[in-house]
Amino acid sequence: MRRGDCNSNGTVDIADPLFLGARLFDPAVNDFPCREACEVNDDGQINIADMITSFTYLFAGGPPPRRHSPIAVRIPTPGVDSAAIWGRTARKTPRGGSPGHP
Ligand SMILES: [Ca+2]
Ligand SMILES: [Ca+2]
Repeated sequence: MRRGDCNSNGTVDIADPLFLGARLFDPAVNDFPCREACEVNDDGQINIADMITSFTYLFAGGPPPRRHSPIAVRIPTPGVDSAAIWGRTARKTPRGGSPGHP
């Protein structure tokens, strides 16, 4: 899979955003050979922004399609506050209860 190669022909060119547009704007056609390849800007949705990202890359010197994001795997380490590692503040548990909602 190559992100941006929406029509899965092995290259990223103008045919790819046009292929994507045909699928986005024609309700009768909603299949994608590889949804991940068509999800060019890696924001979790396939929409017109992916077309714009492709056109910007191909014709306006924009950045290349984002590479596939590997799934982060958390391996707990005894004695280490995992929330601090991931840049979050750990929730405090109120006395006698479970963490509440803010
Ligand atoms: Ca292609
Ligand atoms: Ca997207």
